Amino acid sequence: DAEVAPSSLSHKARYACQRASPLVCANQSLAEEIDILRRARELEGDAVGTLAYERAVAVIKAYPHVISPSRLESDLARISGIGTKLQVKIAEYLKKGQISEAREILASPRFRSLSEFNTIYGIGPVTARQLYDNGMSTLEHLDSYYGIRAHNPAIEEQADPNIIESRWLSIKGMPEVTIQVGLALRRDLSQKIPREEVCDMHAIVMKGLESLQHGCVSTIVGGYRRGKEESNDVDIVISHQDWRGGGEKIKGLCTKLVKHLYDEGLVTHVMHLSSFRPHNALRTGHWDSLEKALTIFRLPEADGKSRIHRRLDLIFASPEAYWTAVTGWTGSRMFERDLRLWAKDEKGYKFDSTGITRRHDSRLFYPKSEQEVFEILGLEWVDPTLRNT
Ligand code: DGT
Ligand code: MG
Repeated sequence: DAEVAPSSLSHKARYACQRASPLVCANQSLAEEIDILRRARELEGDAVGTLAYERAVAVIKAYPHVISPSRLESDLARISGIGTKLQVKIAEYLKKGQISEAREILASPRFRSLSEFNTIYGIGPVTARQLYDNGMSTLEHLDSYYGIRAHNPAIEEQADPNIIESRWLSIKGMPEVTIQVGLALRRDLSQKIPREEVCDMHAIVMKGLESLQHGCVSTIVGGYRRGKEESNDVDIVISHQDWRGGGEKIKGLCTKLVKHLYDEGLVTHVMHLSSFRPHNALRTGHWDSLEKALTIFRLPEADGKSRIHRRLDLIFASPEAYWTAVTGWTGSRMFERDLRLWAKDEKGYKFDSTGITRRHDSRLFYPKSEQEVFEILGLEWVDPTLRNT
C-alpha cells in the first residue's frame, strides 16, 4: 500500500475534509480514469453528475489500499459515494485496465473541442458549449471569431501605462476581453509553473509589497501549498502582522500593489480587481471581505532570455481573516466544498475564506493559526499535502 494515512483520519469519513487525500494516491490511474467521466459531465453542464463523480474520485483519492475485485466488493462498495453504477465501472477498470465510456469520451470530437476551449483563460464550460454549438471546433476558429491575429501586441502587452485605468475598467465585466487575452497568451498560460518559479514570483511580489507597506505577511496557497510539483497559476494570500490596526494597513493595498507591479513591468494584465464588499448580513461590523486581483505576471528577463506570462492571483485579507483565507484558498475545491458543508450541517457554523460565524448567536471567530481554524470547526488537523481530494 502506497500511503498510510494518519490513524485519526479515516478514509471512510463522510466529508472530504475528514480524510487524508495525498497528491498521488494508491489508485491514481483509476482516479484519473473516473475523472474523465467527471470532466465530460462538467463540460456538458450536468451539475449533479459532475458532483457525483467528483465525490467518487474523492473517495478513491482517500482510499489507502490498492483496489482489487475483492476489496471493491467487501470494502470500497460500502463507502458512501460509490454507488452501483460506479462499482460496475470500477469492476470494468479492474478487468480491462480502462473504462470504455472514458475511451469513448476521449475520442469524441465534441469533448475534445470543449476541453480545449476550456483550457483558455476566461472560457468556462458554458461559453465553450456556446462556441462549439456555433460551429467552432478549433482554437484557430476562436482566434478569428475573437479577432486574434498571429501577432497582436495590443493584447500581448499592455505597454502604455496611461491605458491601465481604462484597461482595468474595460476588462471588468467584459469577459470577451479576458478571452482575447487568454487566446493571445495561450502558449504561455498553458505551460505549468514549476515550484522554483512560484517561489521567485512570490519573492518579487513581496519585495514590491514591502516597499509600499512594511510588515505584511503572506502564504503561497493553492496547489503549490498542497505539494503539487507544477501549478497552473500562483495564488498568494496577504495580510499584515499587526493584529490590531493591521486591517487599516491592508485596506486599498491590493490596488496599490497591482499598480506598482504594473509600473515595474511585472504585471502585464489585470483581469479582475475587486475590493471589499461592505455588506454581509452575517458579518456586520467585521471587516468581512477580501480584496482580490487576478493578474497576468511576467518575471524580468534573465540572461537576455525573456520569461513567459503566468497567472497570478493576489488575495488580501484583514489580520483576523488571514487564516480562514489561507484555509479557503489552499483547496482543493472538493476539500473546500466539504469544509463549508461540514461547518454548516454538522457544526452550525458558516465557514468561508472571509471568516467563521456561529449561526445561532452570530458570534465571529478570529483564528490565530490554521490549526485553530480546524479546532474551531471541530475537525482533526489535515496537512495541506493531504488535501488533494
Ligand atoms: P492549479 O490549477 O495548479 O492552480 O490548482 P489550484 O488547486 O491552485 O486551483 P486554483 O488556483 O484554481 O484555486 C486554488 C484554491 O482556491 C481552490 O481550492 C479554490 C480556491 N478558489 C479559487 N478561486 C476562488 C475564489 O474566487 N474565491 C474563493 N474563496 N476561493 C477560490
Ligand atoms: Mg492555483
